[in-house]
Amino acid sequence: KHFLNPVTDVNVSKLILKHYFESITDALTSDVIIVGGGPSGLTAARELGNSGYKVVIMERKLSPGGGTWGGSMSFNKVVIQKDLKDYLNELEIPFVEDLDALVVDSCLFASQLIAKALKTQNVKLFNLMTVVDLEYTNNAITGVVVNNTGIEIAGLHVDPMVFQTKAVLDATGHDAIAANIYSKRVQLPLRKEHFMNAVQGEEDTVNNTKMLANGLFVSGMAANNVDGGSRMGPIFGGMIKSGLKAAKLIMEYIKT
Ligand code: 48F
Repeated sequence: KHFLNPVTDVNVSKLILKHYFESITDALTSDVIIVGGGPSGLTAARELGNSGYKVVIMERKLSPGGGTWGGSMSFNKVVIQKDLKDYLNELEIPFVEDLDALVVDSCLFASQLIAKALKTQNVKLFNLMTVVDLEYTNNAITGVVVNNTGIEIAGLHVDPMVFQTKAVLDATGHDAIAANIYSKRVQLPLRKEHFMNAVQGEEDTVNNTKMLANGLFVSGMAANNVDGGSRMGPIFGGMIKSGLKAAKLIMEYIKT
């Protein structure tokens, strides 16, 4: 025999059900819900978790990481500004320097961002969870409405569930889901993202990271979709700086 302690099929299921439902029940209330596990959301999650905040990331897809995996046109390298050298070292992400910039393996970048966020105390991620609406109480966003991605894709008439929190970060990239839901309900016009320009877009994404409404924050490409910022290709310093800024703004909001 190769295994001294074989595990039965029923125990595999029992363990998954017990521990998953314990974990997701605990996530029903939190300090921050981050919608979207792309680079800006993962960065904000790690920062908030490290500062002791209870963070829940809801990710629609099977794999978190957002737009980091594929490099450019599937050529799996990404580029990061030299300003982020220390941060990459902190995250144990190897890079090479060229043309006054840093080049990183995209799959390693994605997986390290995910691992570092999820290894942070107080941070939990649920994948295959689609945020479909927001909860609103006394002039503030107080939660997200979530359904299983499979149910959403199938278009089945199954009601979602509410997860309550003190602050919601829309880190859903180009979709800017939470910002769009909010703007539809309160008639807040969004300017949508502008033409491609890496230099401009990288500045914009950090500048546009802000509190959109009480308890609702935007980061990364979602922030540029709210304020007309430029889009950019596979360069990620802006996403990291945006995630760090969002975490700071959220901490200030929760403290007050
Ligand atoms: O798009 P994404 O990577 O967001 P980001 O942090 O970074 C943008 C860059 O990747 C790229 C760029 C730089 O080159 O411009 O676009 O702003 O990740 C967004 C994540 O949100 C998830 C989506 O699956 C992705 O992983 N997401 C989108 N809609 C929902 C969602 C939703 N309704 N519920 C949950 N997750």
